[in-house]
Amino acid sequence: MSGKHTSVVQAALLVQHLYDYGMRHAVVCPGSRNAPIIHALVAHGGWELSSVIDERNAGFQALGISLGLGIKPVMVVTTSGTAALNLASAMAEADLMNLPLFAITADRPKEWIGQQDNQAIVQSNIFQPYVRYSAEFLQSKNQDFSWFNAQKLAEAWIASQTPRRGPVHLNIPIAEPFYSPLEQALPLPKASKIDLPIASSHKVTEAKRELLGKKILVVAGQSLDYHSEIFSAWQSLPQAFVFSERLANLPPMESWNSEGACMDLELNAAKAPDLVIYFGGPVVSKRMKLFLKRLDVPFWTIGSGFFPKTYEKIDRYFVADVNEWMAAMLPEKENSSFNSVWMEGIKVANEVETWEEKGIYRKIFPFLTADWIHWGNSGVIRYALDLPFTGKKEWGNRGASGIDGSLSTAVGTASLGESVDLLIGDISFGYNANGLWQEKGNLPLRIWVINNGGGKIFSSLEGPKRFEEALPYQETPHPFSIQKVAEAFGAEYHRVASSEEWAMFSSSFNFSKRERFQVIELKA
Ligand SMILES: Cc1ncc(C[n+]2csc(CCOP(=O)(O)OP(=O)(O)O)c2C)c(N)n1
Repeated sequence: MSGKHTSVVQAALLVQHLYDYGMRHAVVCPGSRNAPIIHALVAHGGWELSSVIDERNAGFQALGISLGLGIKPVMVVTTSGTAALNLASAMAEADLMNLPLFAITADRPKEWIGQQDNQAIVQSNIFQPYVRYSAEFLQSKNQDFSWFNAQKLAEAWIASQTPRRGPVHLNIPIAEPFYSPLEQALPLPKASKIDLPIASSHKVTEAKRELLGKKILVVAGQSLDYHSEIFSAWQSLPQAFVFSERLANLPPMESWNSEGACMDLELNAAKAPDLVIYFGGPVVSKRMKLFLKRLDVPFWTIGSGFFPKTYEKIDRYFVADVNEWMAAMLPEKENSSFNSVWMEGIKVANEVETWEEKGIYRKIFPFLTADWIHWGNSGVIRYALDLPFTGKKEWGNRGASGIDGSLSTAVGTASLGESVDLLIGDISFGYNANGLWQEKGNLPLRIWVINNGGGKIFSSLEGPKRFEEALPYQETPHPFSIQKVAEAFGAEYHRVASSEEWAMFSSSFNFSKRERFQVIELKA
């Protein structure tokens, strides 16, 4: 069974070329159909591999690895059928958060689709709305299509990087035999050299003149990419204010609270700008979004090929790199009280005595000492808005994801040896608990589970409260023991249920020791 057309050889081509382009990390999901790819990854010897049984988790874990690497391409490899479909959630998140996730899905040969063969579904373009690129390898028993498949790999690499980073899908039909030796068919064709364009500097003089005499509200959405010096320079302008929530990862503003600053938006006319400049990922604050939607002033946005109309208006598009644009557009200082009015945002309260949810966040906050803080969705990210900035790298899956995947994303980042503090609700923890299923239990991940006995976000909202009979179906009080779940996966477990217990725990626990998964249940 030699020859360049075999599945084993095409798998080796895939692995070698992506390696040559610079990829080093793969999350593999066990399977038969994808066995040639797994074998090629192992045989190559240069890859960092992890094996994750649940493809949904694997996708999110790869996403967390990409983050930890500074937003670099990472592949996740699945077998055929629903296994491949299970990557859809992570692909959707990667799309909206511009993360270069490579979905590599093994497929049956085309003739076996729709013939009641198990795990045989249509896999071409299954992530179509979410990817920058999708393609399929060609295979034939008699003809060598390596040249064609190599071209697909180069195109996928380029599309994952430019003009806007994001996920790509390569579907790889694989015929048996899965286990023939590779040596017979070497050497493989070489990967082409790829030069990615460098963002060009923008012509700014005319637009810059339009900033004169204006109160400018800069809204920096979620990102890990901002150059903080540039934004500090903007923040020092009396006539401008840079609004950034914690997930924007901008430099900490001493005891300033983004959600507090939004409290008086409806009443405080002095906070109204003459111009809004926005860019980056989502903003969490509903108050802020509503405020911006109601404004009747010009809205400018900056990006490279993706321009969400988050505030229902865009008056001007700038196709540019955000950091370069902001640096080039920095105006002279003008006399204005605009910045100081916004700066007067409610100060962060440092300490509260109660052991209610808000109090719990404030108490544990000084003990979040990891390189990264990952925030779960639902109540968690909303409480997070009230807390002081940390100057650490912070992340939340705020693109497409709900409560799925936060834990696996944190596992991905921790798998690189980066320490992570993850804060997560009890329902979200249970949903993604099998993300703790890892061959390495010694990751520097500390999971703080805020156990308020269900999805309490629903009872905090006006709508659900009006239909009390239905509330249990939304809140889903759960029967599982966080301790037993944690221990089932080999995590170290601790529980704190009152201010007194916290005082004892926080004075005796060794926070700097992070040798394995730790779960700290905070019973609200
Ligand atoms: C994948 C997914 N399924 C369902 C939902 C709907 N949902 C939103 S919040 C929530 C409950 C979350 O509970 P928990 O993690 O305990 O946080 P809390 O609301 O108590 O802060 C659910 C089920 C979702 N966001 N994502």
